Formats: sequence, structure tokens, C-alpha cells
Amino acid sequence: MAVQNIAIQPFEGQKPGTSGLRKKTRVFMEPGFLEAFVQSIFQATGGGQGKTYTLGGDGRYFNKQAIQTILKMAAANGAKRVIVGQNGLLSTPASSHLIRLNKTDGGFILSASHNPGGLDEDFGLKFNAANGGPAPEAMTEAMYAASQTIESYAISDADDVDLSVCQPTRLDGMQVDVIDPVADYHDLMRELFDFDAIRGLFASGFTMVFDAMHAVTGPYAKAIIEGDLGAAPGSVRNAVPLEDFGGGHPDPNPIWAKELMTAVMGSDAPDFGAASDGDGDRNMITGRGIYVSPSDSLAVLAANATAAPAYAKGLAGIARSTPTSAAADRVADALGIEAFETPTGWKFFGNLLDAGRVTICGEESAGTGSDHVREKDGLWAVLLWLNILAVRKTSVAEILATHWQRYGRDYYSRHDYEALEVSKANAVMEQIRGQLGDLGGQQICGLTVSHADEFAYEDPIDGSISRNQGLRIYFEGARAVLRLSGTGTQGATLRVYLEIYEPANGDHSQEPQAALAPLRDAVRLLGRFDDLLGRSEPDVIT
Ligand code: G16
Repeated sequence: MAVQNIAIQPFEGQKPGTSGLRKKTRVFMEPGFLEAFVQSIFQATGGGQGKTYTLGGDGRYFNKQAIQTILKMAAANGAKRVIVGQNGLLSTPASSHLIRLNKTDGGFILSASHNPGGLDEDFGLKFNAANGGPAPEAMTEAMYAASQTIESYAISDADDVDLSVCQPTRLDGMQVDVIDPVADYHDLMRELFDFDAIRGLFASGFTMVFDAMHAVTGPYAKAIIEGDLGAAPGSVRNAVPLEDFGGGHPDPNPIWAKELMTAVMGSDAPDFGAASDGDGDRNMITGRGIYVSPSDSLAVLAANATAAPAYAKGLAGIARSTPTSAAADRVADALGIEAFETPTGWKFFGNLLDAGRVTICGEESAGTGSDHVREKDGLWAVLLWLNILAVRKTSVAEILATHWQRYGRDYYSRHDYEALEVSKANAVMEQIRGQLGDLGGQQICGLTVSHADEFAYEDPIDGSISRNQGLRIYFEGARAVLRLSGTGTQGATLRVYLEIYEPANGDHSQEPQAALAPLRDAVRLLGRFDDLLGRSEPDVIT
């Protein structure tokens, strides 16, 4: 078959955000848009000649067509081999594992994560580097630069590859291995966790519900949680990946995972509940009658990780993104290990993990993971919780209560103001940015500001500096962070992250929104939300 070189003009808006390029699906489907970005990736990473890649996505609308395009472009760019998930499916953590296992030169992941899917919803593409992690900033900058000067892309005119059967095949001179998306990831989980202990837990009558939200983790959770660990059939719900996620919003939080919340808060609640997102890297954890905030989940997992064989020797360090609560820092302090605060974006954990400085990382945005891959990993978090529950033989509520009794509780919540006019969101940020230097010592809504700054991160491994990573206002015993989302596809999303610390001997039984009310009010006043946004109430509270 022949390689075609198609002339093309640069597209606007091919700047990767927090996690790759995310756009409305129709934008990705514009003639040449996907192709231009893929060619820019090849160009920014030294070309495709002789390279090996993984390729797969979360199964959303346009996933299959995009995969055929990328396969034909990889062949035309001289790639040697592409490993692609059957039916185009690969969860993000499974992609990261396959890159590392097969020592590929990187991987293409097709997903807009937790954003809805469909012709009128969202699509995304990100490239992970040879370490299995999201492309670091220098690489995404190079992709963007390439996209601005692109003149043509190369594509084979070969026929589509049959992705429905697991088999090796060829596309022009390139080898294409269509593989079972679950098998290698399943093997990895078996190595990390005490599957016998978890089997014993289920055999003793322990019940759980896992909501796959019609997204990519369905087949993984079915095979591992029901098939291998022996959870009762039906424990994994909404397990068939659908192109539109069943019309849902595959974001594992109490708002969007309502079905699960209803189940765990009901009279006949299971012992444990969990959910994951579109591409399987996020997680939500609940127990009977209790929701575990992602920041608390990170801290509990870190404090109890030695229950699992992979972490029995202890942790090297713990990293969290800046908006994530300080709960994990308290655990690191007690364990006498390093704690790191990084900008939002899993890519910032990569260097720390590669250097062996941290073992466990986490984010308030429902992401937790470890050095087993270079992505956050939803099912991994669920399995570590199960391993801990199997060893400690107690409930989720009891584990949280004893954790707070020892470390204190960081009441935590995130308030999102979505689809804002960009100028209004910027006005709030500017309003607070302009006051940062003067806030120290001020009393607002009964809280005293100790200091405030704009977070700039110096990577401790390579010394690179990332500026403008969030406005941080520190109060005595509390903190607020404001930043603009880098994953939205419509207008701007302002995120306000709130946390108040209640010491070990304090009252841990408050309702989080009530506990955080003075801090919420202080931020709205400082940012003049009523004037500048025309409203004070957020769209989503998690
Ligand atoms: C991505 C990033 C995360 C980040 C989250 C939210 O997650 O990998 O590091 O915390 O987006 O980012 P933002 O606040 O900029 O919207 P995912 O699961 O969407 O790939």
C-alpha cells in the first residue's frame, strides 16, 4: 500500500492541557484535526521510524475510527510495531503498564477521561512517554510548537485493521498486535496484592458494589473482582463499555456516581463501594454509609499500604498535588518519609517516581496510584483498599475514624464553577492575585490569614520550574486554593479547594460543608464572586 503525504494548514487550539488534548468530539472529527496533532506528536518525539507504541482508549464515540487513523499514520511514519487493545480498548493505567512491560517508545491514549462521550460531547488524545507516564511539559510544548508549523501528515492508504480478534497482523510493513486489554494488567495486580486474603474476605460474606459507569474498567473489574477474587456475581455494575457511557457522566464522585451513592447509603448497603471513570484512572471509595474523600483515601492508603505485599517494606515517600489536602503529609511525617507537593497533573509525579523518591501519589481529583505504573490507577486503589480491609478485618468507617483519631481530620471539599466566560474566571483570579501580598494577618469571616502565594514548582529531580500553578491562601488551621481547570472543553472552570484541619482530639463528626462554611465565605468575599461572576453558588460540589 502507498504512503500518502497530505498537505495541511496548522489548526488553532492544539495546545495540550492538564492531560493531553481535549476537545469537543466534532472538533476532533474535523478533517485533518486528529491527523495534524498525531503528526505533531511524531515530530516532537523524534519521528516514528523504527518505533514501537501502544494504542488504545476508553471506548468512547470516535475511539475506533481514531485508532484506525493512528495505526495508518504510525505505519506511514515508519513505526515497527503497535500493540493495540482488542476492540480499541485499553484503560489508561493498563496502557501505562503495557508501555513499561514491552519497553515501547510511548503510547497513544484516546480518552477525555471523566468527560461525557458522544458526537456532541468530548474526545481526547494524549501521548505517554517511554516511562509509561504522561508526556512531561517540555514534550507537550514541543508538540504544540510542531502543530503550529505543520505542513503535511503521512498516512497509509491500507485497509482498516480488524481489532475484534486478538492476533498479530500487519499493516504495510508494520506489525500490529491486537491483545487482550485485561490480561497483563490482571497479572500485575496479582503480583502487588494478597489475592488470597481478599478471596478470604469475600468468602466470609463481605459484599461490595463496583460501578464501572459503562466505561473502560468494566471488563477489568469483572475479570479481577468477580472472576478472580470471588465477589458475588453482579457486584460489578454497568460493566459493558458504551460509546456514550450510557448517556452518563463517567466521573466517580458523589454527584455523578449517584447510583452507587444510593446503594451504599441505603438500608441494605454493601460493606464497600467503589467506582471508576471513563478511562479507569480515577476512583471513588465508599463504605457502608460513608464516603471517603480522595484526599483522605490517599492518606489512609499510605498509612496502611504495608498490608499489601508490594509495599510491605514501606514507602519511599508520598506525593500529592497542591490542591490535595495535607492529610497525606501528616502520614509521611509520622512515617519519617519525604512528602512532596506538586502542581495538578499526574505528569508532575513522573520524575519523583522514576527517581524512587516516592512510592504512592494522589490527587483530590479522585486519582491515586503508585510506582507500579506511571498513571493514576482506579482499580489499583480499589484493590489496595480491599487488601487493607482483608488484613485489618474492620469496616471502612472504623478505618477512617481511627485514622482521624491519630492524625486529625482535614475537612475537605472542592467547589467548581463551570462553563464560565473566560474573562469572568480570569477576573476572579486577578482579584485574588492582586491581594496576595497584603493578605497576611487579615481576619476574614473569623479566620486569620497567615500568608498567601501563587504556587510555583521546582521539580526536585530535573530542576524545571512550572509557574502559575494555583493561588494558595493559608489561614491558621485552614487553606484555600483557587485555579482554573486545564481539562474543560467549554469556557473556563474555576476550581475552589477548601480545607480546614481539626486536630486529633477535635470533633471529627461534622458535615464537611458545614465545617467549611466560614472558609467558603471568606474566599467568595476575597474573590468578589457576587460582582465578578454574578453568582456565589458553584455548579458542582465534591
Ligand atoms: C487530569 C489530570 C489530573 C488532574 C485532573 C483535573 O485527570 O491527570 O492530574 O487532577 O485532570 O485537572 P483540572 O483541575 O486541570 O481539570 P484526568 O483523570 O482527567 O486525566
